[in-house]
Amino acid sequence: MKKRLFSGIQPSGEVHIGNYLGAIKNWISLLDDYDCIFSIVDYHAITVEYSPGVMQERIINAAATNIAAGLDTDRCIIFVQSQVPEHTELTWVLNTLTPMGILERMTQFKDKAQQNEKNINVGLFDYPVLQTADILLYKGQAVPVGEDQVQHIELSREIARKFNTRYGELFPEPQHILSNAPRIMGLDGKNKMSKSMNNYISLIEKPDAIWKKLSRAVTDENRKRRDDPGNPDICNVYTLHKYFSTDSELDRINKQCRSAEIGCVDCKKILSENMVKELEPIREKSLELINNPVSVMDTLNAGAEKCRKIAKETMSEVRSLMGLR
Ligand code: AQP
Repeated sequence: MKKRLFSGIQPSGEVHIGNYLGAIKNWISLLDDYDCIFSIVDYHAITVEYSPGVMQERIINAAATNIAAGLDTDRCIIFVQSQVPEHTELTWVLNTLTPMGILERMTQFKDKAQQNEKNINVGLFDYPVLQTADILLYKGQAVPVGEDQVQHIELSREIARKFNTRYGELFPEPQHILSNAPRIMGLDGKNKMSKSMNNYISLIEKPDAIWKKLSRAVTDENRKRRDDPGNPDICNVYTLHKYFSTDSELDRINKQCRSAEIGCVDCKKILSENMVKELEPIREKSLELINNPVSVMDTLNAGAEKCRKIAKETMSEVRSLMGLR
């Protein structure tokens, strides 16, 4: 029996290279080793202000982009969270086991509360409990995520342990899995690449848009003029090269940047070309799928049906252990 793997992505904007390098590429590499379930987590996405009119389009885009990037739907389940009502049902149960003090300490809550000062809602506060329910509903053991989510997965272990101790052994303690790119920084070079920070390159960006965004990306800020030697160790553009360029290119750019043989524009041009090489097939396949939303919806509906079966069984076990039958 393969271990169960669960992970999710919010339909909160275009899927970007931070999501791709930090999570999705890892998901793809783990498809054969685990029994994989991936969710488009729309109930998470509504914890910040959004426009209802674009939600369905975002869900289809998120699913299409993931499939186009290589999430082979013959080897995993992909579904939309709100199509399985047990996610919110289990959240309520787990809320009763979660101290408010722990949620107050969550870094993501503090950051998002700052970004959304006028809408610090209970859902935003409770986000990690819903995330725990997402995982435990399927008795997920492995959760491949970016570094920003590690604190939440640690909490999910604590909540699973609490449930097991109080009501009887039911849930495994989920373990996070990090990729070789656990935290991709945004083009501003300061913040994590995020949909909401508008500091990203999306997977469906046109080649000229990739170049336009990269040309404005922050590099080694100490390098003021073309003739100044640069320091790749503190340059976010050089870091991005590590994921899109070959070892020999990396080596050459490193040397030529330090000796000022090449400037930031030259370096960005090579990165842009290499990015386009990797992302263009994903963009083309994504657009094909986005233009045929019925086939994407069929895949998501089939996924939800499978998930509802598993979720019903888990909730029946939960209720039985808690004396709620
Ligand atoms: N910059 C990043 N580097 C590495 N991994 C990242 N992830 C997100 N950003 C980076 C990982 O991608 C997966 C899906 O993320 P998500 O969409 O569910 O949530 P998020 O972390 O909140 O992503 P964003 O882009 O920052 O969205 P907004 O701005 O809407 O909050 C997760 O595994 C995440 O760790």
